Amino acid sequence: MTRTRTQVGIVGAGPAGLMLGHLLHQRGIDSVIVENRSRDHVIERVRAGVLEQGTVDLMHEAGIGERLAREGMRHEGLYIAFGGRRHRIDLAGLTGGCAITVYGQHEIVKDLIGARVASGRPLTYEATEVRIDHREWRPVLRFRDHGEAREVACDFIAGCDGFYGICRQTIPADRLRVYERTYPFAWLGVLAQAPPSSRELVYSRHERGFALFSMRTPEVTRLYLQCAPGEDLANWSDDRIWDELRTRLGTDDGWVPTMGPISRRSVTEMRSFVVEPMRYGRLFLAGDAAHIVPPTGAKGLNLAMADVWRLAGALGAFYTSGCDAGLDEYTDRGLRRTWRAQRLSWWMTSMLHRDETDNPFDRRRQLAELEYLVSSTAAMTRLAENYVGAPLG
Ligand code: FAS
Ligand code: PHB
Repeated sequence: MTRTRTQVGIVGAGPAGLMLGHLLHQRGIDSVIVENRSRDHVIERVRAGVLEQGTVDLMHEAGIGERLAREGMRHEGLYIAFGGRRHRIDLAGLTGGCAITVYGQHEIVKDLIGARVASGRPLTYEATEVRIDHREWRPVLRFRDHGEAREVACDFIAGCDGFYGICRQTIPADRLRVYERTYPFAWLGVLAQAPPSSRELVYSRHERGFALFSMRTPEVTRLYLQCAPGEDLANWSDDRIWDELRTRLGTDDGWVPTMGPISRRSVTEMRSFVVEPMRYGRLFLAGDAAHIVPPTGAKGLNLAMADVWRLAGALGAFYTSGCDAGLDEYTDRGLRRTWRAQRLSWWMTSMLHRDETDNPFDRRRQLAELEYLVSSTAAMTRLAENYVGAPLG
């Protein structure tokens, strides 16, 4: 058993854990990061693609925005499609110049791993038997590093281990309030080696179900189809996927997504999930460990970044001046942003997906919601300001 000590023990090397480690490093605060999957698995995982202005600003503030500035695609608008027509939402025009940036989550993870390695601070992959104990305010992080038992005494533990992680589970159930909604549909996501045939994202509401046109690079398109929860990918040939995508996304002006070889495919369950509080003693939850949003609003990664920006600031104040106000406010400030993102994500999901439990009245009302959205500057502004996201705070 190797026993060591650090200031902050971080469980999980996804975007939340890695960014927290980096922001703490910039403040001269020690940390160890423990991840139970391999480095390649974490890098390969295809997830988010849309960054809020606040996340882009944070990457630059953290000194790791150089590749993002070079390869990220700034979008000043997006399309909402229904009834065979695309309607552009002028994000920048409606928000005083704010925009989103398309840059893959796995690219952010690569940039953050590079920064962690350059810092020389500990980052353990393929850890097993990861356990945390945070009783009596003297947190301990235990794990096996390629068989060798390790015990790290910490001042604080950051649970950045995602929805299926262990950290949230260590909080007594009677001390947690859980809010959850699952949706009777899922997303079939694909990566296609095809040049994006639209310069901006297209969110489509179609009688056959939702579809989303997004991208990763000038050569790679990212697309999603509404499917059944637990959908079997074996039922979806490339031809069937493209037929469905072009049917649901195609518009009367002849626009359709350009086809190409499909390189990756996955099915993502849809849920809204929030736990309160986000802090329990010396344990702080951040990112998907504390909240999940359906990806329709493109908020998950951005919420994770906002959490660790706030947590790093609070820990910085604690270590420099002993002030724990930020630590005490961590939950309230986090939940304010989380519930705002939950509302947008639920609203966009309900407005754009086909819910088999809906009746003809619900479908007609859904269309009326969309017609109002694209005909009202007030309604488009409401979508735009929530979609580009509020400055970090
Ligand atoms: P993560 O789940 O990314 O990372 C947690 C890490 O902890 C993982 O590496 C995991 O292996 C590790 N871990 C788990 N248990 C552990 C244990 N016991 N010990 C050690 N390590 C452990 N968000 C957006 O903002 N925009 C989008 O466009 C968007 N699109 C998405 C599309 C899809 C298909 C999906 C699934 C999600 C999407 N999201 C999007 C949300 C997504 O990006 C998440 O919010 C983001 O990954 C959250 O980051 P973390 O909180 O770091 O959690
Ligand atoms: C993506 O590009 O992966 C993406 C874009 C917008 C979303 C979700 C995912 O709402």
